[in-house]
This record gives sequence, C-alpha cells and structure tokens, in this order.
Amino acid sequence: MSRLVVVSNRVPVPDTSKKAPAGGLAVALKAALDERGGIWMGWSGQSSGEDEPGELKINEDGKITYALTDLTDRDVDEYYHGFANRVLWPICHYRLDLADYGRKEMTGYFRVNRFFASRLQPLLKPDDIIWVHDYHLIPLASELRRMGVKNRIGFFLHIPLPPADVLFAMPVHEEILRNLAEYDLVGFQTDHDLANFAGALVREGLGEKLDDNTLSSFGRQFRAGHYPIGIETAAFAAYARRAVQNALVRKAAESLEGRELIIGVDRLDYSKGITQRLDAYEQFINANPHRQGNVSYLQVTPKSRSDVPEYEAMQRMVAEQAGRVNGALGTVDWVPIRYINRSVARPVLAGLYRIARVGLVTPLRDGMNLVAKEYVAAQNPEDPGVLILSRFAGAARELTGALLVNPYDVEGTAQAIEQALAMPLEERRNRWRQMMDYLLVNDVMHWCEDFLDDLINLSPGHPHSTGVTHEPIQ
Ligand code: ADQ
Repeated sequence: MSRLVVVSNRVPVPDTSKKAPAGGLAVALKAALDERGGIWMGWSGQSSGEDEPGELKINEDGKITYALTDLTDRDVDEYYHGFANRVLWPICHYRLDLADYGRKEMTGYFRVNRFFASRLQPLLKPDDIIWVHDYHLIPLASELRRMGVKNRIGFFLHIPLPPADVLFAMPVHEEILRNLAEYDLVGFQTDHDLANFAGALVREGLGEKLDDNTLSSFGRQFRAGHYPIGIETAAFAAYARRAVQNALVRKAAESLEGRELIIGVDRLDYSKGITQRLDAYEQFINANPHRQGNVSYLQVTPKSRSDVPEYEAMQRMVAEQAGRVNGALGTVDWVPIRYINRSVARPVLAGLYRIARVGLVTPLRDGMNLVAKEYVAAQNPEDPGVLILSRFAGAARELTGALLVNPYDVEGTAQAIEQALAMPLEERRNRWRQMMDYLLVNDVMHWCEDFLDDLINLSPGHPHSTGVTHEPIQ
C-alpha cells in the first residue's frame, strides 16, 4: 500500500498534554495516515524572525511523521497574511471590496510554496500519494513537478471557488487556474464550486470539459470532483449525549430559566454573516413581542486572524452591536444576547448545541460550514431543535431538512427564527431524522475515503501531459 503524504498550512500535531479531542478533519486524516503510514507536512505556525528557517522539525508518532517548518517574518507577512488571507480568502468568499492585491504578496505566496516543495521533495518516495489541502498551497503541485516529482497529487479546496466574473478580479487568476490544473485530482466542496471552476477555464478559453469530471487545460488532462466534507457524526452525537452531565452545560441550561436557546457558533470572520444575524435577531424580537424575555441568543465567537485590520474592526463592530441590542431591548432580568468571544471545548460545544432549540448558521458565503452539521448531530432525537441555514453555505446542498434562508434578507431570517420556534415536534423530528440519516452515512471518514479512492484509482496512463511547461513566477 502506498504511503500517504498530507500537506496543509497548519498541522494538528497531537498534543499529549491536552485531553481535548481533535476536530473531525484532523481525526479523519490521521486515521488515513495511520492506516497507510506517511507524512503530514506544513507550517509550524512559528516565525524564525529574519533568519532563514532552520531544519524541518520532525516528530514521529507511530506510522506518522509530522514534518513542520518555520517561516521568516517576511514569508508570514506576504504568503499568509498577505496573499492567502487578504486576496484569496476574500475573493473566494465573493468579497472583492476586501481584496487587497499586491505584487509583493503574490510573489511571496509563490515563493513560500516553492520553499515548501523544496522541503517536501527530499522526503518523498516514488509511489507516495500526495494530498494537498486548501487555498494556501495551490501552487504546490506545480513546484513539485518542476523539481521532477512524478507522484500522484490531489488537492482539496475547503473554501468556495467563485464564478469567473469574481475570480477574474484577481489579477493573477490565470496562474491560479494553471496551478490547479497541475494536480491529478482537484476536489471541491459542492457541485456549484466545481461548475464555477470548469466554467472559469472554459470562459477564458483555457480549457475544456471532456466529461463531468475530466478537464483538459494547459496541456494536461486531469480529474475534478465534488466531495462535501462531513463531521464525525456518531462521535459528536455521543459527546452531546454525555455533555448533559457536563457542569458548564448544566449551568448554562439552568441559567436559561426555561427560556428557549438560540445558538450561533462561528470563528469571527466577515464571511460568517454575524452582523446580519444579530440584525435579524433584533428584528425577530421586535416583530414578536410575545418572545421578549422568553428566548436567549448565545453567540460563541472566538477571535481569529486578529492581526488583520478587517478582523480587528469586525471584533469591535460585533461587540458594539450586541451591546446596543442588549441596551435597547434588555430588561433588568433579561439579556437578549449573550456574546462570548473565545473558543469553547468541543464536548461543551456539543452540549450547548443540544440544549439549543434553534441553530442559527447564516454565513454570507461558506465552503461547507461544519457548525451546521455539528448542530444536527448533537440533537436529542426525541426533541430535536431546528437548523436555520444560509443557502450560501455549502452545507445547504445537503441539509435540505433545514430552514434555508438568504442571510442578506434580514426580515426573512427573522421570520425563519419565529417559524423554527413555533415548529411542531413532529415536523422537527422529521426534518432532523432526514438530515441525521444523511450525516451518519456521509461522515468525515466517508469524505476522506471517497477522495483518496478517486485519487488512487485514477485510470492507468493518467496523467496525460503534452509536455507543455510554464515559467515559474519569480
Ligand atoms: P472554517 O471557516 O473554520 O473552516 P467551519 O466549517 O464552520 O468553518 O468549522 C469551524 C470549526 O471550528 C467547527 O468544527 C466548529 O465547531 C469549530 N468552532 C467554531 N467556533 C468555535 C468555538 N467558539 N469554540 C470551539 N470551536 C469552535 C473552513 C471553511 C469551511 C469548511 C471547513 C472544513 O471555511 O467552509 O466547512 O473549512 O472544510
């Protein structure tokens, strides 16, 4: 059996000092690595200052070798904060207004990918299967190919791939498409992302679609598909069942004093639609006086990327907004919004989802959104809550038992909150059962196996290269 080599920007090296369970993606990839043996490589998250990063930091754990590298300050600035988070992230989330494109950052992005490739290449064996993750590392296959690596290489994009008109606003879009075409298999979260990718290639005359999953572009034939990521459904449901005993969850339940709980859980990010959601909640309260004092909205939002200015501003804005709504609507014995600005341990999170009658998941754009799936998995089958889900989350392609909303339509979302709270038990059960059955089958292990099977079983003779090469960006 070939070894598996996973490459991702950050690597969840197991921390034996912490008992907290890892997230689903880390569990699934670790299971695949445990089975096949292999390497997980990426950035250590640390900077070497101005000096060139030293040797790879190698950590062996059973059949897995974790290989981490530091980056210089300049690398972190240009590759990570610069191009990945201030160009690719906003553009892929349809936020052209927030994209801050600069040649220096773009060059840094390609340079760091070349650097990652140079560190990985000496570790590779000829029949290793390589699986690269996410938007930080799009050029990795091109760089490896240039170094003579002939292994099978797959790529999975965790975030959305926007339509041509949005993507083309990025001056370097052709290079990004060309780099994606260097993989043997490119995976997206949804059929829409896949269609956008194929559409962008065809629109620019850069490629053609040979069949639903085969594309030809830049002198290569390669495969592309959609592989919606899942969660560890059964394990998450078990946490949630047990979490009823958790002291923090019990305290939270008691503090509700019989009020219905509405929950929102997101990384603090403009793509998650938090401010529109708070507006919708305010409208819902104003439009439904009988709910005043009888519901509580808990928003759990750990800080993320707080050294990027947009995120710092957002943090202030959300805190102010929650404060304003509480000031305007709250009473001496009722706080309409409870706003927590940090992360919560997974078992506690599972328990909070379970005691919430409504899960409010309304991103303006999201590759998948695992919170929506976790909320469903955590419900009590006898008395499940209702998921309100943005139609612009990848999860909406699968979770059709949710109340689907347009998060830009604040009044519509407000109405959905009332509909969810008023929903009869039988309808709640039917909607939940349908989603849960789906999630039990389509869990994160299934996602991982599905992608790897397709990558490993590409038809013999693949890839087809016409031998056309292109110059690297310097
Ligand atoms: P993210 O944008 O980070 O992921 P998401 O899919 O919602 O978004 O995953 C967030 C994870 O972090 C969930 O497992 C959630 O439980 C956890 N989390 C969020 N807030 C938390 C809190 N306060 N405390 C503890 N845990 C918290 C990217 C893409 C998504 C895609 C995933 C996976 O942007 O669209 O679904 O990758 O492919």
